[in-house]
Amino acid sequence: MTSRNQQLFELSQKYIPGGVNSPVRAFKSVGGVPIFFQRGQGSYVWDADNKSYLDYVGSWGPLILGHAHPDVIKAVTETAQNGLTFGAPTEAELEIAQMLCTLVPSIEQVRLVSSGTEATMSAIRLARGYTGRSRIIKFEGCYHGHDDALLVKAGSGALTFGHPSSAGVPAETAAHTMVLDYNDLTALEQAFSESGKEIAAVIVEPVAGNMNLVSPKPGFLAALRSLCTQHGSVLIFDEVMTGFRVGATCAQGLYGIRPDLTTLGKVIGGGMPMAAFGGKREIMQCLAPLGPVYQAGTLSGNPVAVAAGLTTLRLVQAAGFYEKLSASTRQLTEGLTAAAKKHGIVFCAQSVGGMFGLYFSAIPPTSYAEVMECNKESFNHFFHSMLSKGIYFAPSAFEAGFVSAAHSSEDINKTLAAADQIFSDWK
Ligand code: KE4
Repeated sequence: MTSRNQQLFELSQKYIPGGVNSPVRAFKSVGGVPIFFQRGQGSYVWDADNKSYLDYVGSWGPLILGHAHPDVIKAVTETAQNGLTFGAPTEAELEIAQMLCTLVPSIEQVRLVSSGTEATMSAIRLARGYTGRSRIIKFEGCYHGHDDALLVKAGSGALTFGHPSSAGVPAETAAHTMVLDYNDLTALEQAFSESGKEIAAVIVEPVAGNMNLVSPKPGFLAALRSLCTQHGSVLIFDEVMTGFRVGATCAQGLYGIRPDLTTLGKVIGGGMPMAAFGGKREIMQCLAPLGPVYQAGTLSGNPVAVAAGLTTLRLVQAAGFYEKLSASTRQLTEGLTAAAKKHGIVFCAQSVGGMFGLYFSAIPPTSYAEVMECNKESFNHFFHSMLSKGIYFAPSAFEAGFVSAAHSSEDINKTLAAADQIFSDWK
């Protein structure tokens, strides 16, 4: 009997390209029919056939409190009663700006936008306007949204400039972007020694979460900081995923590095469309209406989204919040690793705060190339086996996973029991 998911997917493909509004939702990497969700509550979601799943995606990171947290829903519904948007300043935007400038070590001024892509696109333009330079550096496997300048893959040689990774991106645009290997200090130092004075910015995920989870090697982020300082380039930490996910002061607080600009999203919107970019006052003052770098948005600082974000940011500041979240996430990764080992499966896992990576390899990868050596087929088999047991991991071997404050120890133990059975039956 055709499931409701299958019916909806077939019909959606008639009206929406690929049947989805964002490619990763289409299950292309893992195969099978994508799930249409109808409801979420705490650590659970329900699909169109009313089947429940323990959710380790959390809408790709925003739902650090779990689905439909009562305080967030209350704030959103009460705010909506007073109107959805004004296209004018509101006191709540000031409040969340003050909060972000207080909580994020390097942010002296901040501008709100509606998506992570808008945040990174604006940060790149701002860095180029501030420095008067055009070239930027990004890292293979890091994703910063779908701005033309960032949809670029490595050029033929390690230090040549990039080529488009998407149709529709002009070669001339991609040529300004150099793509290096994440964690490769040698290539980084060479790039700066050759072109340092031409580099407007380096943009990096301080903990990479878009090629599965890849942690920064000791010294990598510090080297980025010192090289950018030395050459007058802007260091941009893309913390859209890591911001308030890995700790109360983001990845920059965790690793003790002060970027010049930071992009934020996901958690700061609490599940509503909100993101931000901010940093040194001297740089931020280049933005219109003060300075020559133009940036704008009809729904920037939207009151309903700000209400969700403010409530979320207040709740994650509770004493012990991140200690508890990190402990839950470690319980998951250590438990999965132990279960795989018990059954002789080549598997490992790691976590940073409330985000985690699962790898069918002997050791966690430290670069894009090493991620590509992990066994993708095994991941896909694990994904579908867990899905059949009502446990929903990211539908791709190249994404990080997320635990929320709503995930109980019972939820984690249920996950570990399911994994133990799957590893025991592993063919
Ligand atoms: P959005 O434009 O999707 O709000 O944010 C783009 C972005 C920027 N920077 C980082 C570090 C990100 O992880 C993202 C978006 N992350 C993906 C998940 N890997 C969003 C999921 C999707 O594309 O549907």
